[in-house]
Amino acid sequence: MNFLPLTPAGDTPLRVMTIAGSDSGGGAGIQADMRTFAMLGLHGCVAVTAVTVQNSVGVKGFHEIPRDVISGQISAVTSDIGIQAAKTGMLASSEIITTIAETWRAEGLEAVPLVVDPVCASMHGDPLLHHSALDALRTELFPLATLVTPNLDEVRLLVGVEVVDEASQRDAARALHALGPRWALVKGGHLRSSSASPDLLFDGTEFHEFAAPRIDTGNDHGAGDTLAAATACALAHGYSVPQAVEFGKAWVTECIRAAYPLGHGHGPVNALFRLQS
Ligand code: PXL
Repeated sequence: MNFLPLTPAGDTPLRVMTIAGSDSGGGAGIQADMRTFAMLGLHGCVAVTAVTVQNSVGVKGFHEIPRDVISGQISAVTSDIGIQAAKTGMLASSEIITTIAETWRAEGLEAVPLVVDPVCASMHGDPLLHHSALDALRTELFPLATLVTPNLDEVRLLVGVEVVDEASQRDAARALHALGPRWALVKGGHLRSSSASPDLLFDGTEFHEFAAPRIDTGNDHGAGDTLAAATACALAHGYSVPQAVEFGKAWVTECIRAAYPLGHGHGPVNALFRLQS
């Protein structure tokens, strides 16, 4: 794959922010995002929304960060360091989503590319977003998003479409786009009947399809986060959304290929593959 352009040592790299939850197991969430930012040569900034208590077997619980601390992190970073793109992951509650949307507008960040990965649950099915928060996601955050990247479970929860084939995947993309993001990506990774995992991208006019080989692994914790993080990095570099998604898919495919077992459950995707033999 082609990597992103690198910054000369000593020069300030592009900055990208993750607004997401911490994974104590180090596989997903902020920890995954920061690995991808670093490995792609960008400077990562963080607004922590929640601290999860988890390992490779599951999420035992989480603690939500106070709203003023979340808005404070976003304001502190954007008013000083400046960011060229951002992504959201685990947001936990409708109050947190409202706070992020209000802060985004108050800081005048509407022109900053924003990838919203609408994380609802862990791969084990443990909830990471209160169900009452789905409405805030749809009505407050989606209209600010450059791109939303739900998986098929999240599509069902957000727009009530059961994706089983190409036609229903298109219906889902239309329904998601109608909620206000500039682009919607319906990930096909969980379409088990499919031998590939085509993702469908839609901007209200054109459909773009992204095929990728299906890699069978039990170790894909953090794959969605890593796709959204790498896509945000490409957007920070000024890539168009279709180019950025193509880059993000290529990156996460390599990370899945290099995934490793960890603990007794699911291992993480591996953004450090370029450092290993
Ligand atoms: O992969 C989704 C995700 C995002 N953020 C946090 C998580 C998970 C999955 O477990 O724990 C903090």
